[in-house]
Amino acid sequence: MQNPKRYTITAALPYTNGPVHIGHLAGVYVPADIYARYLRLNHKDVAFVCGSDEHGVPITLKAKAEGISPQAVVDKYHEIIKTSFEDFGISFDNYSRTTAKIHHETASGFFKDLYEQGKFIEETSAQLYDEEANQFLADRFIIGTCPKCGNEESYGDQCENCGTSHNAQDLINPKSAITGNIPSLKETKHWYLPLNEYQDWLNDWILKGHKADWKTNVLGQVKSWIDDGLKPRAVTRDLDWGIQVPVPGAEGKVLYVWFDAPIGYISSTKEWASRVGKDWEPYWKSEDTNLVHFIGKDNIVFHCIIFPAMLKAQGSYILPENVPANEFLNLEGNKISTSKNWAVWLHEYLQDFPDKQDVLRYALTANAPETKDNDFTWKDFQARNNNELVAIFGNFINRVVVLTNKYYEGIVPESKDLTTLDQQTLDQLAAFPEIISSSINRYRFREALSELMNLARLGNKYLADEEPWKQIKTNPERVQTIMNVALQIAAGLSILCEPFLPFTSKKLKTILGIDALDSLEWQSVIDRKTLISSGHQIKKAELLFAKIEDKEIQIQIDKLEATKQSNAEEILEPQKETINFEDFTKLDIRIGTILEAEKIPKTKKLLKLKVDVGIDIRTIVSGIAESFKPEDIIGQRVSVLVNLAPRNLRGVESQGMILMSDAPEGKLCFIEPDKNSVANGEKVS
Ligand code: B3M
Ligand code: ZN
Repeated sequence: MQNPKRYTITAALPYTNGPVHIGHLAGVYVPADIYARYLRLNHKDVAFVCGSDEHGVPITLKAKAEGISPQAVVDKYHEIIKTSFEDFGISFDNYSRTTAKIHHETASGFFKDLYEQGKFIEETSAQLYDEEANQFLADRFIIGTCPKCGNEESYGDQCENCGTSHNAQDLINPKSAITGNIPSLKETKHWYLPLNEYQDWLNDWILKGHKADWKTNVLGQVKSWIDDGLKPRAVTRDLDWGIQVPVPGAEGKVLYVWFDAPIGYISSTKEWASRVGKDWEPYWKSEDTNLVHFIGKDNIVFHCIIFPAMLKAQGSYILPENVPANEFLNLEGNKISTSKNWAVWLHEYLQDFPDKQDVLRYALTANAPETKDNDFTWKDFQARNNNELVAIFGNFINRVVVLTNKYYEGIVPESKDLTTLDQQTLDQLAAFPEIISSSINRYRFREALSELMNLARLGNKYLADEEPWKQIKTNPERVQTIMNVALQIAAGLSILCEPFLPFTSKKLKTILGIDALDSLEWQSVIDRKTLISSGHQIKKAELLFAKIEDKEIQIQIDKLEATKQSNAEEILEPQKETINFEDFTKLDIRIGTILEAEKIPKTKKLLKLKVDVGIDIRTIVSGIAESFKPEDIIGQRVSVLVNLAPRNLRGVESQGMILMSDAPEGKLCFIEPDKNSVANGEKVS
């Protein structure tokens, strides 16, 4: 809708099973925040809501792993996540949680309503069950091979590799995530939302109706699900953590987390409205409201198919106007992973870079994964700060503020007789809000940010062309006008940067002494108002951005390197296929002693060894030169596979193989008897 009366902006509810990282910020919360702040600056009526997603299997699994209750898990991470969002200036009107009473009531009421309207299918069927854990296995309790892409570690409800959403029974070779057991089947009753009945409607509404204004990555995913054919989807689970299913015969069952979580947007809006004395309903039920969901690409099916079908089935809700889902942010070339600790955690970032929230917001927006997966690197982060924020934005402001203080003791000079260049520059300034708006309205936040930087560039260019520092000697009168124009650009920047860099905006407005002026808004720049009047006193210069040194970046890179090392150590190969006893008895392994060792020329890894294996003394070529020096292993006791067919390696015939194991840091170690008295030639069996 072109000119809606109000906006309901939602940001995906983060799972409370861990802290939030840069991927969350880049993909969901920073773009949502830019959008909400931008609308507020334009006096729009906005409800920007979010909250913690506290149900679902990931929480129970985390609780099991930490040996605490699910409630203790969500209490812990809810606080950490909420604080991170506040620290980074994510300006939610309300941040709720799905364990809140208002949410239980809202979600439960929603289910009951659909139930009473006869919108569900009730079905008893055989479901995967873990006999040992004594529970049904749904969603993340079950791991198996994805029927679509073959990923062997797909979850029961969704494959993280290809993004497909499926039912647990569709998995090939399913295994319990709790015990590793192969599940059995057991009968149980559940309620299903017949998505197939909404297929044509979804097709018309999204693929026909929003063909032009939704992102292609979102349309593409929706199309592929619709083309595959939608199936009824269970919205209840046999679990003990969640919202009780509020109908008869549903004891011990809870709502599926993806049924309750999006309703969390509604509960959060209700919580906010009652706090500020508003009516929540227009934000969800009035046709003149624009509902916009900010999410990551793995949540597209839930926000574009399942939740809209729920809203449609209920009948009194509006549907999203847009779902500008982002792709993923990788970190230094690898997928961000909570379990592998491959992430930059927001709370840790702030310990190392306190007061640099805007630098991260900037780097993440400038490199946002809007149309494809993108990579965050610390080098890029440093370059964005040093070459853009410091060298362009900070430099311009610093020059304006320093010169105003130097020439006029901080009092804004009068502008007289504008030249053509002054006029053009002020025209350009006045055009920026609409340029930036046009990008933001199309959810192109990186484009919008680069336009904002063009305004700072305009300021720098104006000063470089006019050279007030030279003209002050020859034409001081003219310099007054130049500085006045430059100060208007600085004030314009302080307003237009607010959605992107809220901390910087505040600091800059304070330096310019315009922080108390509510009258300065997006529109003021368009209206060519005097943003900062002559005679007004500004403050002393203060650096907006500081250079980030190589050594600070190296610390971060080293931290990731250490994570990589410890991950590499932990990954053990899975057990190989079983063999029978006859296979094993074919191996003839003997204890031996290395008598001689020398490097094979022009090779990195190979040593030529003479080994006494009891039955004879033989030559063996072994790839251990990167772990041992030849002189250090004379006399070393070893285990040798003696009946391996001889092989020719670099012109040397190798008559057996020394058995080795991996040691830390990529080194190898020998397998030797723990008693020296064991004679060469003794068998290992
Ligand atoms: N908690 C999944 C996620 O964090 C989920 C989003 C819910 S939005 C209603 O990716
Ligand atoms: Zn898959």
